[in-house]
Amino acid sequence: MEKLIITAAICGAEVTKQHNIAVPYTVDEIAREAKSAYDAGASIIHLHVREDDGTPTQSKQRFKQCMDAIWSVCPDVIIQPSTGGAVGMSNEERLQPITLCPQMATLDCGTCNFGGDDIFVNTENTIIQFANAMKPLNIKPELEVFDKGMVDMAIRLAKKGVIDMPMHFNFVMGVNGGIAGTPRDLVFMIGSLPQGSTYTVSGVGKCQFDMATMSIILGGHVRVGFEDNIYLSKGVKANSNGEMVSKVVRIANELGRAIATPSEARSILGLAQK
Ligand code: KMH
Ligand code: ZN
Repeated sequence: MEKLIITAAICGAEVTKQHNIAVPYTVDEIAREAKSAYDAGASIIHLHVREDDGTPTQSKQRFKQCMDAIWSVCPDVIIQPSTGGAVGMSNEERLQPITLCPQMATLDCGTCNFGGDDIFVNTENTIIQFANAMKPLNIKPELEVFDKGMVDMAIRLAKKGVIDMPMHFNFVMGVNGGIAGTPRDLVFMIGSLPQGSTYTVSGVGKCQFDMATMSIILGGHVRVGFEDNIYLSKGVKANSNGEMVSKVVRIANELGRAIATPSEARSILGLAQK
């Protein structure tokens, strides 16, 4: 089986220090959390950034500061900025980090409820706009899908030539408004992908490690981190993103799945070597 790519979603836009004191806000804290994940076995850092007070921002300058700080301690790691940002941001605001020409960035493939009154808006025209903005910069999109219909949207856009094949998906499962994080639903999502696709699985909340384990077994990849879950196990808060990555590495070791280095992750995803 292909080696396991572990992505660490170290920060997110919604989770705060009130939820877990180790959630990073400052540039130094973001670099610290990235290093903890990288040292434990993560080859991709999925990146949101914050102002020092925790406010989510898509500022190009703040992304550059954080990316430089991460690369100074994790020289070969793949940094994947978010273009989802936080609920309510404009498209122009959200797209700022792609002007730094990262190798990857997220491309959210549909609109969904996001708990309470929040709606995460990604119309078809927005998805096309984001895909068209990434293509000339040679950025590989990670297609964020919160439900099965979003996989179908990506397939339709690939048929029209808007998104290149082979596609790489992230199944975000367990959001209050998206698909549930259950074995049945994961198998359903995997079965919906075109031949040659790769996928990673982000279990949100208490399904994080169950979904990670399923994906390890089924040949997918795994995302963990504070963006998705603040607990290491029931009632025990994680002290770092690295602790969550280490848990995935332990499970993968037990199941006989080797962990990909950043260089191996680049090969699997068809990215240029750094
Ligand atoms: N913060 C969510 C509203 C992404 O990174 O592309 C969107 C999100 C997805 O986190
Ligand atoms: Zn994100």
